Amino acid sequence: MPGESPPFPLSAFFLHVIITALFVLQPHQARGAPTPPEGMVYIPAGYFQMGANQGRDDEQPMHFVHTSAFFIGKYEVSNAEYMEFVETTGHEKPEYWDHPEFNAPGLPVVGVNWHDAMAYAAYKGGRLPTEAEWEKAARGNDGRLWPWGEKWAKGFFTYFANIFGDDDNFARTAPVTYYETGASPFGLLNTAGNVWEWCLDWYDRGYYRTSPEFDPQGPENPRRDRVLRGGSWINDLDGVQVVRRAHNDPAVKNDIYGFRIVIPVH
Ligand SMILES: [Ca+2]
Ligand SMILES: [Ca+2]
Repeated sequence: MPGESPPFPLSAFFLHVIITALFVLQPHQARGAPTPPEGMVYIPAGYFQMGANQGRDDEQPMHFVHTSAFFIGKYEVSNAEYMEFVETTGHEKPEYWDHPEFNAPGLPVVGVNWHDAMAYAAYKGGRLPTEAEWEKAARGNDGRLWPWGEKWAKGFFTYFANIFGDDDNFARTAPVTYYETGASPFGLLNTAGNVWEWCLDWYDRGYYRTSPEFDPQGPENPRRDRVLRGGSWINDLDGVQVVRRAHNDPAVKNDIYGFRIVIPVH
């Protein structure tokens, strides 16, 4: 009706805004996530669901794990980044360094073993992610099996992960910044597919049945193999689930293994 006062007076509206700012926004802002180094993502401390009850034997059981906060690479380490490391330190060049299918600057570095990956990580002030850190960053806390959610959540799979075949635009490795649509809840790219990623832990198929609740680091005593996660450009969509656990001798180099790194939060 013309001339009638608004049912919610302007002063009450501003009071509401002020109260909201004081009691809702302020605590959130005060918590203030630390600024990640360039190309990295901040993962806050907290619980997530690790493993799967209906998965493969070494993925069972689903269990709750609490990690401390950490920074992790948003992308797999690229050839360009690894090249800088090699030129600065004189570290041995990777296999496939001269292979035209794998050596473009924006592609993930391959042909690096677990020791190479650790050396690069140390050069950057970090280390490889533990399996727990990797899986948390790749799936968030809702138990999903693919970084983007349900298997077919986005219809055709060809645009959000580099798996076997070239329907997804790449017959071999894809640039580390490709497949933005397949990002994890924390914003990591290519945790599913492209290249398998070396993790810090020794591999033990029964580890989830005995692993500690807080910051599990893998078996204490050395095993034969180190863990790799996430699948690669030769796997199908089921093979790139974020719960899949591969493993190999830490000295092995091939064209489906790469890595990303973690830097601790101080
Ligand atoms: Ca492909
Ligand atoms: Ca990957």
